Amino acid sequence: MTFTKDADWLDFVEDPTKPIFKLPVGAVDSHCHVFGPGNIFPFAPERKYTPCDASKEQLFALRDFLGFDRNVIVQATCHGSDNRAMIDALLSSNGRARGVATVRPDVSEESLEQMHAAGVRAVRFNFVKRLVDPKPDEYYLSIVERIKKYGWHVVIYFEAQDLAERWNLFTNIPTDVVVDHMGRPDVSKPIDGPEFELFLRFMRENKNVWSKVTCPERMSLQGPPDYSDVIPFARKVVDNFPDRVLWGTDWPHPNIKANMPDDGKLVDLIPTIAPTPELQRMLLVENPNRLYWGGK
Ligand code: 0GY
Repeated sequence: MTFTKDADWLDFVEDPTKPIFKLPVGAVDSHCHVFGPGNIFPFAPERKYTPCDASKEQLFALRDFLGFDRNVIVQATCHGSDNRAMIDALLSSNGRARGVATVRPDVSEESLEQMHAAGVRAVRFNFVKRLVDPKPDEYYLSIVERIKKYGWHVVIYFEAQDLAERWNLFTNIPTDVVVDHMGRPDVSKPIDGPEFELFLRFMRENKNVWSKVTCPERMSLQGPPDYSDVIPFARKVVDNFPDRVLWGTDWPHPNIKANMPDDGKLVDLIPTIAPTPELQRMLLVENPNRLYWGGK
C-alpha cells in the first residue's frame, strides 16, 4: 500500500547540526518514533494524520550522529495498536532500543510475550483528542491489569487541562507512570500558578510518577532557538525530581506545523534544563537505564 503524507506535513530536518554539548556515555533518547515505511508497515485506518516515512535506519543513524547510545521508541498514534514497525525496529537494534506499545484490552497473551521478548517495557495511553478518541477510565485500567505482570509501566500523554479530569485514573495506576512532555503546560501561564502547581503536586504526591522534560518546540510561544518560555518549566521539574525525569528528541517530530526543530540544537539545550554533570547523568543515563534496561 502507498500513502500520501498530509498536505501540511512538515518533514524532519535531514541534516541536523552536530551538537556542541557532548552527551555522557550511555545516554538514552527516551522519546522517539518510527513511521512505517508505509509500504511495509501500513499506517492505521483510524489514524488522525498521515506522516512522512521515518525509518529505523534513519533513527539509528540519528542516534549515532547525535551521540546517543540507546533509544526508547514510542508507538505513534498513526500506527494505532499495530506495533509491527516499532517492534521491527527493536529487533534490529541489537538490544539498544526498548519500546512503548499501544495495546487494546483484548491483546493476546502471546502478543504481550512476543513484545516483551522484543524489548517492549511499557504501554502508552493517549488522551490528546486531536490524536485519538479517548476512552473511559475502565478501558485503561483493564489494560493495566493485562500488562502489570510483565513489570511494564504506563506512559501517559495528555494536555494540562486533562490532569484534573483524569486525576482519579492517573493516581490509581499501580505501575510506574511516565508523563509525556510535562503534561503539556500552557507556558503563557505563570510557572507558580495553579495549573503547573497541580502537575508538580501530581509528581510530589505520587512517587511512581515520572516526567519527560521534552518537546519545548510543542509548547513554546517564543520559539527557537532558545524556547526560553519553556525552559524554566523543564528546569523546575528536573530540580524537584532529578531521579524521575527523562529526555528525548521526539524525532521525527509529528505534527509540527512551523519551525521544525534541528535535533542537534535540541541536544544543545540540555544543559539549560539540567545544568550540572550529575543532573545530566541522571536525566540521560541513570534514570532511563533503570526504567527500561533494569539498570544494566
Ligand atoms: C509526540 C507528540 C505528538 C504525536 C504523537 O503518537 C503520536 O502521534 O505522540 C503530537 O502530535 O503532539 O509525542 O510525538
